[in-house]
Amino acid sequence: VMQRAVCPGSFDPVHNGHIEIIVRAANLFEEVVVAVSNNPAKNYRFSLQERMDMITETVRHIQGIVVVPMETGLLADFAREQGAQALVKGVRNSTDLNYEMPMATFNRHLSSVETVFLPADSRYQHVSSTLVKEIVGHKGDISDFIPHAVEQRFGLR
Ligand code: COD
Repeated sequence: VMQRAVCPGSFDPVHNGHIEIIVRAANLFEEVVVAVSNNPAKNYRFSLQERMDMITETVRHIQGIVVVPMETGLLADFAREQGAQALVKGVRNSTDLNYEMPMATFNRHLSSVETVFLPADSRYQHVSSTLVKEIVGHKGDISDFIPHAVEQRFGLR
């Protein structure tokens, strides 16, 4: 039986599409470990601490969710260290699926960890951290798609 799942991502920043997947994962598993990746080769808009804090503040009221950093290394090793039986990934479209499928197979090979794909909610199918940052940069209204904690960090409220 599957008890603990890892929800991995960059979350730079977290948006409502991510939050919706994390909440659905928390309804399926006893414990959800939100793994915030930190790849030194990547240029993030927000620091690791800020990316973690924005998630923590948003899901504070929900039982069974912990937010932890994932410094470089394999996601498969991280999942094993966390004692997780599953990885949960949100899938927006066929591009996401084509990108995720080989990783799912490698992760199962590496750590016997299953990947559970959750279909993105239609309200958030078009939402990505990249577009959120671009729209904020041009002063567009993105408030329907990001949590308050993220609006605050962008200086929007
Ligand atoms: N609705 C639903 N789900 C969504 C939405 C949305 N609108 N937007 C994004 N998601 C999903 C994504 O599909 C993804 O599953 C998750 O949310 C996180 O998204 P991002 O963009 O924050 O995170 P990524 O894609 O940058 O995260 C990458 C990982 C950290 C998961 C990846 O780089 C990784 O596994 N790194 C570890 C190195 C490793 O093990 N490599 C070998 C793999 S075999």
